[in-house]
Amino acid sequence: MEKLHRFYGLFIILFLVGFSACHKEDLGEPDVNPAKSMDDLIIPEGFNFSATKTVELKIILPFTIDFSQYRGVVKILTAPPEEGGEAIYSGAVKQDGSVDVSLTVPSWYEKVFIWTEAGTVWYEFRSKKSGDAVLDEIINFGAGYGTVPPPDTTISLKTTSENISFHFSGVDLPDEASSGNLIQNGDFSQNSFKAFQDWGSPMNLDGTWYLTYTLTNVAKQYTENNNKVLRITVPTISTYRSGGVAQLIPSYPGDLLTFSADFKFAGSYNNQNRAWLYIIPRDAVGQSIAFYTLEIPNVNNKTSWIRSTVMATMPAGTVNVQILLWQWVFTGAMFWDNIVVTGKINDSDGDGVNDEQDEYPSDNQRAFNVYYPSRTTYNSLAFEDNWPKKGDYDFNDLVTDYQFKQVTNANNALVELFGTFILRAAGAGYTNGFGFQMNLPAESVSAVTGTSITESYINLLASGVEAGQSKGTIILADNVFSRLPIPAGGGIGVNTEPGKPYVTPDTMNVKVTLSNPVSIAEAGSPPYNPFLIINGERGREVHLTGMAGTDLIDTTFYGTWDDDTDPGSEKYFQTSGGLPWAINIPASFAYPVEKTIILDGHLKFGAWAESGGVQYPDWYLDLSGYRNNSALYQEP
Ligand SMILES: [Ca+2]
Ligand SMILES: [Ca+2]
Ligand SMILES: [Ca+2]
Ligand SMILES: [Ca+2]
Repeated sequence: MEKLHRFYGLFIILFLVGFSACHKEDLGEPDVNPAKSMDDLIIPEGFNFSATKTVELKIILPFTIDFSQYRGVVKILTAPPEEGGEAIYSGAVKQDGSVDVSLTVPSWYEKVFIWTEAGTVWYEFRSKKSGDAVLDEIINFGAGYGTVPPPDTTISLKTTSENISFHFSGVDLPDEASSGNLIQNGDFSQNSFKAFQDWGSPMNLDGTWYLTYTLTNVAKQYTENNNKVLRITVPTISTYRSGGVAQLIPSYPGDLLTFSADFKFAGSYNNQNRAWLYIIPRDAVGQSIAFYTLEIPNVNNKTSWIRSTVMATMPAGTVNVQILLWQWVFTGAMFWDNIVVTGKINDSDGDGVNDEQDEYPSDNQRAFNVYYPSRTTYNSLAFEDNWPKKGDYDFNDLVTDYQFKQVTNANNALVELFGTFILRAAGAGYTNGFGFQMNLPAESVSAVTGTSITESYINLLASGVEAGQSKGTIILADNVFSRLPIPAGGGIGVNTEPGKPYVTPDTMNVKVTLSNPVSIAEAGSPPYNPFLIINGERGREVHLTGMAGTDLIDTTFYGTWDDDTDPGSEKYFQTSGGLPWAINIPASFAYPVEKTIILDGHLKFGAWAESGGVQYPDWYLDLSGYRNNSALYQEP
């Protein structure tokens, strides 16, 4: 067997060398793309031409929060909002404080920004590989939290700071000047402090910071660049201090307190230095009844300001709450500023999502808009329409941009779906249709609006989904040319031939309403299972590689002509050489001009495909050396 393979391998190589030499001579093509024809590509087994990767994230909010009523919100953005990041996920945690997110992003993405009410963190992907590399990762915003009293009496030299794999940054809440802060003098602009014996000693509800006696003379208001801050400074190790700065605020059982503080360290490194944020509820007689704490990891390294947040729900018996900054300072100086504590959750519609994060604050059936790929961007689908025969690989027989808005409720279940499709090109001799199949049962859909059915080969149920389908199937248009008409003086199709009249792309807005909310896991994820229907032949569907045909496909096409579909091994819509009929591009696609293979326009496509998605995972971008624009259609 092995020998036979080698023999064929040699034969193929010799054949290819001969073929490409003669190909170039015959056509006199410029050598812009040293690759070859599509058939020359050697596609690794299992590569499905996906240019995205999916990561399964479990995001956990701190265990100190009671999630029986309140649903903490998690957002994932391309970057922090102040840097123009776009939300690519929004959802709420379950009652156990966690949410599972299946996040699909372009394969070349290196990181995303996770925002929660308990803090933020950059999440770095471990793989840049294309092709749906599935990874699992747990991100626990409760890491570093504790429930034990301040370690004040004896300082154990053995104690080491917990090693936390993610660096969580605190949230920016309304600052001291604005309403909502339960702390007085949180910016330390007033130089007024009282002293008390220890953190457990009596305090008054007087809006004043109390310093433990151990910090007398070392904790003081300090002016840094015209800004007043609190500084605790210990010049030598022989005078090390353990102590705290505290304020008492009114509170009630069930209040969700969010305590954020800015911290930094200056001076010489000492591995015994520590700093903690504490929320300590007290009962009617002033006894501490619980401890919710976050230790700032690696304090010696925090030489520029960092914000930290600790969050907890106040237990039964709470009458007031001590907010405490605690530290061990062996050497160096610790600085605190901008202490903000908020306690009120406004949830007007009672769905558990607070008004600020609820995109439908007075509608308890809806909470979030989850866009794919994002609120401001579009991806593209590009089809070849000669299945089960190979096409010419210009990938412009239909080109449509798409963007989905999934409206979800506080349980992250899909309530309704809005799809925007921008039909840009139809370089086809055939009159094709286009649709997509969701994963949910057809009966789960109660209404579909915004589609275009002008021919007689599509049968719809009263709800608007296609009849005869077990899964919810939406036929967007049964004749693309009815939306994107071939203009007078046009060519073979629409918007693929330079010099022919240009037709403004047609924007279609489809709305899919569900009879009851359906989990995202059941509904499926955008772009779902999109497909072309070739030339009005309902059974002749062409899908993305690896996606099955619908109930109405004529399965006798499978495995005929150039198609090597084998449902038994879940191989769909690929030639025996691994080539696709449709591609999903995580950007708006710069598609080839008519009858020009994609390799000639996108110069890295071949290397991407032959490497199984490892090389040039961003092949479709307009980067230096990536494109031959003369082979790509330019809007006039
Ligand atoms: Ca709400
Ligand atoms: Ca709501
Ligand atoms: Ca084609
Ligand atoms: Ca074409």
